Amino acid sequence: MSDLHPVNDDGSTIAEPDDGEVTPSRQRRDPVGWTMWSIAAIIGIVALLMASIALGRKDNGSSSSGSGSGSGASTATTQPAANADAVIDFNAKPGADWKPYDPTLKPADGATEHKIEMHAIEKVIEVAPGVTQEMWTFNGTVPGTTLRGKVGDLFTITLFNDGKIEHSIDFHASKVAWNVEMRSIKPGESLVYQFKAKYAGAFMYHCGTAPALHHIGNGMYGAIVIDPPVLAPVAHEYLIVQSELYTGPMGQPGDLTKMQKQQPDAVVFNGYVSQYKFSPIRVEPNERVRVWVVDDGPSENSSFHIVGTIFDTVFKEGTYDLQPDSRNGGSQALDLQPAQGGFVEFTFDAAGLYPIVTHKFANVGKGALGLFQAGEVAATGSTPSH
Ligand SMILES: [Cu+2]
Repeated sequence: MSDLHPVNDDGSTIAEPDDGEVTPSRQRRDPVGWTMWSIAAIIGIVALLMASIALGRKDNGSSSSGSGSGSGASTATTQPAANADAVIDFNAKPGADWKPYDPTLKPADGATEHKIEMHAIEKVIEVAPGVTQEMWTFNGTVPGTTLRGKVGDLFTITLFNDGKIEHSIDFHASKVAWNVEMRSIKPGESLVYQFKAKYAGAFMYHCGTAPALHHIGNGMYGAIVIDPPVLAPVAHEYLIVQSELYTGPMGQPGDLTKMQKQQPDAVVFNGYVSQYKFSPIRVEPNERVRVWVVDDGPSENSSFHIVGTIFDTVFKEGTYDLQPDSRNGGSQALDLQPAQGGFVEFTFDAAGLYPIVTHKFANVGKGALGLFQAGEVAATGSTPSH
């Protein structure tokens, strides 16, 4: 915050009137006038300090992106309201034309080589009812395109930088040199990232361009699922990526300072506040369901829980923590730190609504809330208390 120093320098000049260059008589002969003058000076200093802090904050939030799209100083001082960070109304509902991010996870296509194009694109999208942000994306969505294959498959990904700033990609399912395949590329450039999937798991992928916190916190992440060799048949498979939102002004990138302070405005499943509350995931009672979960952070953990059921199968970070057997054990939550993943399997015993949450409950009120709907449900008009 070097921009604070001029203010302090100004202050010290004013506070030393006995320096010979200024008129000392005023201070001694007119204490009331001096007091008034110093109060006015203090008010002026405080005003300057506040303006300086506001400018510093805007600089942090936009210039670090290197996008050149940030607000200018004059805008910040003359129209603070227009440049304030977007505020999420957790009671608002999305518009009629809103469509949820499809949580369905399609099976791997059976091919042993997967050729995929990934486009880094900066795009203004809606992240909560009435709130848009310039998200940095892979292929235009948050999370980005989901990749899926099995152990032994070859993945050949061509990353195109269609954006305004440098980007890169880092697949946690790969073992490759960071300085080669994960290198940043400039707008208009492309690179080929190739790896053989050697291990099963629910992996994160993300942009690693500095500051990676800003690129991940602003939407550049997704999931790559590498199936373990044995995967039981289920009626439905879904993928839920948990992440945070740190809003910048409407239609602008997220606020890096809030990311650094770990002060998210929202915690979301598949990129949108409470989206499966607005659009419940429909299954039938007694159908076997598998939900893959990846915590893409950048900084929050997840205690993934579904109210009203118990997981009989838990696969986390490459291993089965729980499978049905004679112990008859059940699991209530899949605990994930940022960049960890796995899946859970379960059924719903009766028709009804079953909230999807992270049991770190402060985050439920921040948008980490969805619903499974099992079978037909009579409309009650009430919102679940979870
Ligand atoms: Cu990036």
